[in-house]
Amino acid sequence: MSLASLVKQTYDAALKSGDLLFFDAEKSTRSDNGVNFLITYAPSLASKPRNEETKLETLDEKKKPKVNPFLPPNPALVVKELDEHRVLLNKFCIVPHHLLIVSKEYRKQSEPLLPSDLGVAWKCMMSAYNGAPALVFYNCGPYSGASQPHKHMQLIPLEMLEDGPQPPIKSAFDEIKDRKAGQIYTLDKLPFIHVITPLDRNFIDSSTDKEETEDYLAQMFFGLLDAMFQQLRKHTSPGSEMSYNFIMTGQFMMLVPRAKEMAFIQDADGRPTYLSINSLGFAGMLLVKAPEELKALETYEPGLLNLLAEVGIRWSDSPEEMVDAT
Ligand code: B4P
Repeated sequence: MSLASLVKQTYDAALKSGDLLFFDAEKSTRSDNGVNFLITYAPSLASKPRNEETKLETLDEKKKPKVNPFLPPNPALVVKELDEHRVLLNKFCIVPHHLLIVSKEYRKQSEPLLPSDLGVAWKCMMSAYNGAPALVFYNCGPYSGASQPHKHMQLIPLEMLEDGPQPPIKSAFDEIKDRKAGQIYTLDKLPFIHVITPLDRNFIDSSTDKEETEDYLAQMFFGLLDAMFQQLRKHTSPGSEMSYNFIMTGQFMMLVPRAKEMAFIQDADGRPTYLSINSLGFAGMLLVKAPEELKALETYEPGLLNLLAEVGIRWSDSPEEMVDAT
């Protein structure tokens, strides 16, 4: 059976049996400097049980998790067993068919992605939703928005919206003129340190060798990681507990270093609140669970790109185009 059929079949059964919880959400958009942010308001998600023991606190993950939901996983959520990974349904989803790609053996969420992780993520992204656009993300480290310390990438299908490309950050990527695969870029309009590289689809699509695809994706990923550290050294003094967000679509990979997990926001009436932001925030997709959070996002000044800069790391001077890292 194809991966797409397995995803659908397992999802339908898990939803029916109550092993998976789907939370209804309202969607709205707010544009900032050409990026049409998708704001998802899911009030019922606030009732999701919080597992404080498994919250990432330090890179050493000194606090051992009491319960690891991925080892062993609930069998009702297992879509497919692979050699080194397991494809699971996300138990708490606001996007149907949201998948987790978890390591079969325990690895830390603070470790970088390996060639085999990237190869599996790419393959799942291409096949889990019958080729419809999708996004892989990885919340790495204690300030990345991750809540589970067991290594897991996530995969979601992207909605086809009329008001702009998906994910919303792609509109900034689309503005890179004469972009070349493998070249690493920074985008003037993003007020936080980041690196982004276009992927060579002709190469990946024509490759019939699993290792060749893995090696290519790993070369892109580690090139980006090096470039991100170069930027950090130029603009700040990176600490030992590095956190970052990773985003991969069929067109590009992007890395954003993180300084904080929570953004401090105030609504129009001055009421303060904290908002947890993960990789999806940097893709242009923000999640809120309370009406005051929604109101604060709708009115946040000076705009949502600056909100991201609050939890990322601001440039200390102008970003510049970077050299080919291949
Ligand atoms: P993490 O990397 O640790 O954390 P996260 O995605 O930020 O989700 P978090 O757990 O903090 O949930 P939140 O309320 O913010 O990923 C852990 C993953 O494991 C999560 O996907 C979690 O749901 C899942 N999980 C936990 N226990 C499980 C179990 N027993 N079996 C299987 N899976 C389990 O966000 C809720 C969800 O909405 C998350 O999936 C999040 O990724 C997603 N989300 C956040 N922003 C979104 C946006 N803008 N649009 C769509 N979805 C969004």
